[in-house]
Amino acid sequence: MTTSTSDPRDLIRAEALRLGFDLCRFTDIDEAWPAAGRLAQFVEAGRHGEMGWMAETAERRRHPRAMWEGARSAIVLGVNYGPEHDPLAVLQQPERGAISVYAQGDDYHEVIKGRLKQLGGWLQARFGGELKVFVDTAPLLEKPLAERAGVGWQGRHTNLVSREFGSWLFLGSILTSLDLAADAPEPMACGTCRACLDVCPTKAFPAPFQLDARRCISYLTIELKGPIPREFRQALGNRIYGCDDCLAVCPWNKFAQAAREQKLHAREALQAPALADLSRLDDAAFRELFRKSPVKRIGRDRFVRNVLYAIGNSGQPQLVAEAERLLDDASPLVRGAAVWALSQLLPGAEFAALRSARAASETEPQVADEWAGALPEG
Ligand code: B12
Ligand code: SF4
Ligand code: SF4
Repeated sequence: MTTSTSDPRDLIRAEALRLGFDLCRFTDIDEAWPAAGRLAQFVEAGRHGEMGWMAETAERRRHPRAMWEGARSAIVLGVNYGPEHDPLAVLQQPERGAISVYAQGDDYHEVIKGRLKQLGGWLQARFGGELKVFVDTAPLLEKPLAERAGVGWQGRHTNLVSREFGSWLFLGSILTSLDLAADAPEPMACGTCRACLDVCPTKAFPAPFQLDARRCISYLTIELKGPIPREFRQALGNRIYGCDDCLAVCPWNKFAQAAREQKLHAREALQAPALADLSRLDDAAFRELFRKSPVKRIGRDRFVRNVLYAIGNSGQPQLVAEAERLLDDASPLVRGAAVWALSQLLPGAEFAALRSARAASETEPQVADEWAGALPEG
């Protein structure tokens, strides 16, 4: 039996689901938007750290119409990337690295952008109007927009929580000049829970619903270009790309389902890779391993930096040789992280002897600082 409808939203939703989106909802673009003031506070407090583009685009980011005046409505799309296994289990395997769920498959930006363009093309052919499509990188506050459309609500960890998919939802949006009726927003349903705030290894939440990105492991391992500040290195554990702790503990995940899209499923090689293997990646091997993966964006040196911090936290003496080899790496970032790893793994006297033998020949100030500042564990 076919259903007939005069509401364009039903047709758009059906097309979005056909194209592989898991949720599709609508909102108007009203002037009043509390998110603008909160973004300004976030930037004023410097919580964006080195993500200078957040401050540079803050004016356009504050409201969808500040970015595109012609926008009348937003279509907000969700793509479920629910994991098939417990994402925190790898944290118990210190000789292996934890890559966050969102980065264990193909790059979601590519997967979603393609679908948004398909949906946009269909929408224009069917209903006309102008439109722009977005996923992640544009100056648009995607979570408040999605909350307004009723895709879910911003939980205490600031991410959008979905009643149907829990924490594991990527967001994409289409702004259009069409006037489409709005769906109802989703009220906040965290109740008295604060599991995500309590689990955070680096205490990155100054208050519920607020994140200091400078303390978040996702920022530290992905966005920060230089050495990760010493105060956070032990808390990284074996997390080498992003972090899922606050997402994974959310009780709403009892409704989560494994991702429909095969391209977003975890590649076997990225589920719990051995730190020893990762520490041996050169540029070419790094690019090959992370082909089509979001991880490739940070480049080999920053990635091996993260691997070395995890080696330092591993307590595994057999990894000493890997860190020692990297004391001669061409990248000062890698050499500096190797110094720290050895300061954690070697007994105090052995590290002191290594320092006497090696520190004086180091000409790069950043690495010399690591030798000077490294405090051996034992
Ligand atoms: C910058 C950024 C980051 C930064 C900063 C994150 C942050 N929370 O701001 C870093 C690098 C740390 C990061 C990490 C991650 N990110 Co990110 N990130 C973004 C990006 C590009 C912009 C976010 C932004 O504008 N932040 C600025 C702050 C001010 O905005 P906000 O987080 O919405 O903050 C609101 C609250 O603080 C709230 N608020 C403040 N006070 C109060 C008080 C009350 C009472 C209330 C109700 C609200 C409230 O108001 C603010 C404005 O609405 C978006 C994509 C986009 N264009 O939107 C993706 C995005 C948010 N990231 C995403 C993901 C998946 C992640 C990670 C899970 C990845 C990982 N596994 O490592 C982590 C999660 C960490 C976390 N707990 O937030 C997804 C989230 C999907 C979802 N379901 O929510 C997005 C939407 C990308 C996408 N298109 O799918 N990210
Ligand atoms: S992603 Fe990890 S480090 Fe960042 S806020 Fe969540 S639990 Fe804390
Ligand atoms: S863990 Fe608890 S407080 Fe955090 S988002 Fe989920 S329900 Fe809300």
